[in-house]
Amino acid sequence: MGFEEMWAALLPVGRDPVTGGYHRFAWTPPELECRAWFLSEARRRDLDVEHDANGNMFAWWLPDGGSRDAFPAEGAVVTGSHLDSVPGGGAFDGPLGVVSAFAAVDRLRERGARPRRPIGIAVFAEEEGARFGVACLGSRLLTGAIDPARARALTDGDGHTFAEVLHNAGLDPGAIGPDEDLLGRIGCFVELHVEQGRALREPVGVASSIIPHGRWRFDFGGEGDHAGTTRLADRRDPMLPFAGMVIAAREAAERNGTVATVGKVRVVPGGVNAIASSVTAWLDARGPDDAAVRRTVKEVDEAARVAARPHRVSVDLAEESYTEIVDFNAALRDRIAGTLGGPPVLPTGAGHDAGVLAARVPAAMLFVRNPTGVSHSPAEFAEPADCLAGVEALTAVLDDLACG
Ligand code: HGY
Ligand code: MN
Ligand code: MN
Ligand code: MN
Repeated sequence: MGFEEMWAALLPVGRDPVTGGYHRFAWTPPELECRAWFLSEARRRDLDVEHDANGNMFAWWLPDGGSRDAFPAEGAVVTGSHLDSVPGGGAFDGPLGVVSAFAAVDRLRERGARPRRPIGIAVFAEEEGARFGVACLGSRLLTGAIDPARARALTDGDGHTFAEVLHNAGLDPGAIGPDEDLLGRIGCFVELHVEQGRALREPVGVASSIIPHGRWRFDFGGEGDHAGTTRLADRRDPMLPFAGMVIAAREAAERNGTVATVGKVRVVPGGVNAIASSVTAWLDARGPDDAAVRRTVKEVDEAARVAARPHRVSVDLAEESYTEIVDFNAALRDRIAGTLGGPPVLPTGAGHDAGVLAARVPAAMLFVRNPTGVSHSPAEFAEPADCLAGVEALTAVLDDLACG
């Protein structure tokens, strides 16, 4: 099953027939179908599949006679990415890295390569945080970057907790958390991902860094009431400070040279003729350095409180997740760049599991050109020739790191 066939098999899963956007939220039917696809491709290649306690999956190509319990001291070379999506996401963000990983293993085998160290293909759970709100939830749990008790209590839009969903998926919510044995078996992690910007002009590039980025939740508490019979003076309408917060986010970003986005809001009760009782809004803020991002969030918070005061609305701010700047492992990055003959090296404003793993193991990223530069949208795209160039690059990198 080559790259094209695997891609064709995944393409329709979770795709909205009208918008073309993807809805593959962690442990919902479309994402479970993607997981089943992953397991079938791993079995097809006789890869040894390991599920960690956090919902992540690893398919191991073990050296001849190797076993999962006897990895070499230098550890495995792991590649892969994620299969979940943002609401209305694109086809490439995540799956391109997983399909390319299987295709690269196939190419190595066709060429008679024999790994001297295990090669792993990873799928990390809930990378987008679209269901439970925290980005890279699976890789954060694996690396100890989030408190397991907090993770268990995370809820989705229907009030289901992460613990419930894990239990229903056959996992033990009590077992989630850092897995030092598994981390100790990962020698390095190289994630291939579609470029989510307009900077890459060649088919394949290498990541230098991920800029600081995070997401914060604002809760505005007001008083629900009738839209027609409630005098303006009697209202405590949380929509008003929410509106102020959205404008303030853009203005703070312009002042601080960052980017800030409010893309998700939940209004309760959400009736046309009902004044909201509460509004929850999420701020995504990113920027060149931690201080600029922190200033942006602080200014948005201050503006929200100023806007709330005259309406006697409460404002609560919670940090959902934050990743400081990730400078990828220079030695690994330079070795990969050398293998690929000096490709462009560029930063990214998008978060990735590789950025979370980088805190614990040498990590690197390959980018595949996206001519539209658009991502988290059905317009996200990569030319088939560039996708195959990505597979070729990943093949060369795995060959050098695991077989050479
Ligand atoms: O949000 C991000 O930056 C990534 O696409 N998860
Ligand atoms: Mn994404
Ligand atoms: Mn991604
Ligand atoms: Mn009525």
